[in-house]
Amino acid sequence: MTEYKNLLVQTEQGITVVTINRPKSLNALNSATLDEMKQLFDILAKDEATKIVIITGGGESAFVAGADIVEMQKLNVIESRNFSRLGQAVFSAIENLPQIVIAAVNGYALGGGCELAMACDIRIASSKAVFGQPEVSLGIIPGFGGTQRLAQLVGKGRAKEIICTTNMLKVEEAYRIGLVNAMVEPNELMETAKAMANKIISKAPIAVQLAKDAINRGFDMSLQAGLAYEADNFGICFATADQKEGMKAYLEKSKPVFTGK
Ligand code: DAK
Repeated sequence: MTEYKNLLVQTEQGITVVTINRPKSLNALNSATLDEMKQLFDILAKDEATKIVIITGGGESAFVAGADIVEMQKLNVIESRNFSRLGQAVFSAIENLPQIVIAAVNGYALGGGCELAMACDIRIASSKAVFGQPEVSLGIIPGFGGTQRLAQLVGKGRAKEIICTTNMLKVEEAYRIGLVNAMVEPNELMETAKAMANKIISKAPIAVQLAKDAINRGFDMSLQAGLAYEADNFGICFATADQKEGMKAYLEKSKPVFTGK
């Protein structure tokens, strides 16, 4: 696989772990890192060896401490628009990846880091994780989807409070309001993320993909349109060998062997 300067990428038994690896800058997202992420996620979308993706941060203290302020402070209007477009393209690529993406949040997830975690399908956080959107302290607003995805996850009132006060959330609070799916001790983080990944891998892959797609697409639709979309994806399941295998195994009281076909 391609070598990256700011990312570590390791695939083992169907799980690709992507580590954002600029620990000296608390894994802040500069354009070079975003370029590499775009390149990588375009490859992973078609990579048959990757059944699930886990994203985490390198070093001891951060998942991602936001967009790179050193780089950002020098941007002019056109460059900042390009930067925003690049970031949004990366985060949309993650959201639209056919595979499920789990964020294993090991520390600070601030600004673009919180937005990155929210672009993932599932968030598991260590007790060291801290979440926040500090953008308005810098004279900007979240620009990688934060105003939209945070409101979708925790509701408009809480999203406005988090963004406009810039209050940082400890993991217990993030869990309480539904920003994270689970919280664990730091030494259990990757183990828990991989256990969840393996559980998902054991299910029918096309059904998992179609469920992710229906949830994502349906979110932007009216209930009626979302239900129609769900019915279409439901119908597609019946074109798969895995639907036949899953139902046969259930009726025979045996364990299904899914082939992803
Ligand atoms: N960018 C660049 N460097 C960063 C950084 C960041 N976001 N966060 C930390 N670092 C660097 C620090 O400058 C420091 O570098 P040196 O001084 O050692 O050279 C090193 O990482 C270690 O950080 P600290 O010494 O500060 O570590 P502490 O443990 O004391 O504090 C902290 C940790 C996370 C509380 C603190 O580092 C901090 O407040 N960091 C900044 C958090 C932040 O404000 N992040 C940015 C959020 S704004 C856009 C779209 C999206 C965005 C922007 C534009 N377009 C529309 C154009 C997104 C914006 C954001 O993400």
